[in-house]
Amino acid sequence: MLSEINFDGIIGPSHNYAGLSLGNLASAKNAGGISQPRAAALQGVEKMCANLRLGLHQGFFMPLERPDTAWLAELGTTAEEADDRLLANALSASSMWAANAATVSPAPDTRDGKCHLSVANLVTMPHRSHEWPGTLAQFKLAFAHPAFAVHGPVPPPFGDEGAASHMRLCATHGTAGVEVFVYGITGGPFPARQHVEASRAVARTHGVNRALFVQQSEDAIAAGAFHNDVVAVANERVLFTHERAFAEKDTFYADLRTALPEVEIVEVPANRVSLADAIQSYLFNAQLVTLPDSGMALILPTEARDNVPVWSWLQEMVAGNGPIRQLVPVDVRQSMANGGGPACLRLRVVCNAADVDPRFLADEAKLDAVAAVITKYWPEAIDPTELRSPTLWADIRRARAALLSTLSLDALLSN
Ligand code: SUG
Repeated sequence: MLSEINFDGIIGPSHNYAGLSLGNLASAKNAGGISQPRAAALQGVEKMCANLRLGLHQGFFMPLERPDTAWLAELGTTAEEADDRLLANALSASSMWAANAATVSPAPDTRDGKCHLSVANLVTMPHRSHEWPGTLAQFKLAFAHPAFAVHGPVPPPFGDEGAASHMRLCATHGTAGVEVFVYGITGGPFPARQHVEASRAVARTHGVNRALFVQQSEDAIAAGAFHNDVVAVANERVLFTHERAFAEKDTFYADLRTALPEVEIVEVPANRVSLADAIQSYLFNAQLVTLPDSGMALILPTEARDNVPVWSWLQEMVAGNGPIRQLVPVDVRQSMANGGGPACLRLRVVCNAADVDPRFLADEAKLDAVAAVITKYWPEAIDPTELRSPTLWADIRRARAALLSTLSLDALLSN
């Protein structure tokens, strides 16, 4: 039985606000602020628990080894000797945003009938460019079953940011879908992180039967939508999108309707919700999910509830006769302050849960155990001016080691 599992990145003990992501407005705005890794990680766990209570399948990925001394060694330096910026890049907890970990093409979409996963190279941002080896190590454990094919990253310089710029539309999760690869070309002062060459490479490697390549609008990138999942999200037959998300939306919508006649496009007009409000509130960085009773719910950040035009539009939408029936606000404010909403924190994998290494699958008891480790070991606060502290590095390593040991994943210690 194929079902959708959301794998969340557990928010790592080094979570901090170093302002590393050009084009990510929240990261820039909160640069230099004091972070709260413990509260951040507990918010993430609470989101997972809430999703379990909704009847959804949940998994998780481990935080990566930080500071990443292997990466610093490749650069000819050490944590002690690296300059402040390089050290901050080596310490980032950015692997929490699992939507950027990989692109996933489920078995019904691919030529060989396997579920393909390609880890993303994330080359555009230095702090994210060294995530992939640790991610790959986890995937080799989690998805070792022959039902999966795990691939390394697309080679640079072609930027790949994984599932955050990939949408899958299908009648139901278990049936063949059309995969939409969204890429950027330019975005004014900000980099376009997903390159079409990378999107095409992933689609070829996965053997995707039906793929569409769609350009993200320049305006969206310039307004701060550094990934497509900040302005659009899809689930089964529904595309929920801002009017200005795509460069040539009419062609895209027409192609989509041809590929999947039952598609329902729920478009939020710019005259009701501006791009600026959409990006500030992260309305689209929501988990659009199918509940067990087969209605759809939007799991969105509390920031969307706090934004008046956004919330009034959403309330009208659920009161109407559309496919999205329920709004579920969740508090992930610590992650949001770095530009990561509920959808950034998860990677969707449609597969048979029995084929996944059970150590990566969540239930309430396991999440209680994870929360206990976080409460005991995660730093309460990190001031980015203190990132040079060897005591902090030791605390971060001890915290991660405790988590790995609790989940019998000590094999990942050096990744
Ligand atoms: O890549 N923030 C992440 C947020 C990723 C959101 N993911 C999705 N949209 N799917 C990024 O910009 C901030 C790091 C810092 O400034 O310390 C950061 O990396």
